Amino acid sequence: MSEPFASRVAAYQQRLRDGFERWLPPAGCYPARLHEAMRYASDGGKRLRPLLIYAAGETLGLPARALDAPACAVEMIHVYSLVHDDLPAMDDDDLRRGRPTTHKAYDEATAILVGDGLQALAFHVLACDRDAGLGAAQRLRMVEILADAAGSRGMVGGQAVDLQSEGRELTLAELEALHIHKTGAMIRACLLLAATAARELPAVQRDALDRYGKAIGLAFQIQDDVLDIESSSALLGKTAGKDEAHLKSTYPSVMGLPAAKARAAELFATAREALAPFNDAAEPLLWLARHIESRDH
Ligand code: GRG
Repeated sequence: MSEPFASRVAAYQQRLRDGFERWLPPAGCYPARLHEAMRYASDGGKRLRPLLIYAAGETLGLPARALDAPACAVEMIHVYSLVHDDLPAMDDDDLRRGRPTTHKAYDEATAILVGDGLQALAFHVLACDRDAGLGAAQRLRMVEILADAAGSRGMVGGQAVDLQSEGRELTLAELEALHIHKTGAMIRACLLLAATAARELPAVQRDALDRYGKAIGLAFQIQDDVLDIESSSALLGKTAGKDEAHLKSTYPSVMGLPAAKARAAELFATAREALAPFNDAAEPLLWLARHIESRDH
């Protein structure tokens, strides 16, 4: 494609909105309040994970239609994780995506059920999007990738360790493992899902996408630690300064702010280098890496 990926970002974000519209039960559908709350929670956000999937799809020369289900499914899991993370039993936050968190706008029980409903729906979407040109074996493999990334050996496991670690100083190795699980696993999964939509991908290309995903996933969380210190609640759309308030170990607290920034920059460089096997076709993923690296929220 001759136009840069940036020119198609808005169209991909629209595809995602259309996908949510297709798969989320209508707001009035029984039970109406729950479905309304699922829609409330799903609004907004940067949509970086779906964009990673579409960008990888372009790099691999895949039609966007083949990526709609994984893009929706990943964002549904992501939204559920944010809704549950904001609950009083976890991070106890009032602000998300610039609006009251779901349990504040509704109530705690509803927020728990919103997360449960979105998680189940994510797997429904992967299983049931039968007219996207993907075979049953590909969709089954996508279910496996998403379940592994979201589950106790991925994001949920990282969240468990994060909660257990509050008030304790972690070593750098412990912190890296936590970040790789809590945030990195789902970001890495985006690349693996796109790779699965390609029927026969050379191992060197699959490994390149995996290395890019791992590096971006860890860099993203280090940046999140940095932004928690350097940015404002207004810009982040969520409460800034939470890590220190919760006595959480972060990259800046363990290695210092300049070293944390340097580590993130090193990982972004690793991500870019990983794309060498794709030559010019890597432009969408290179653009997205630059976009994520320069984010301020
Ligand atoms: C509750 C099972 C469970 C897991 C929670 C992802 C997560 C695990 C918690 C979110 C807490 C958090 C702020 C993590 C830092 C990285 C992160 C996931 C930030 C939010 O993602 P963005 O910036 O959010 O992509 P938007 O709103 O733009 O989608």
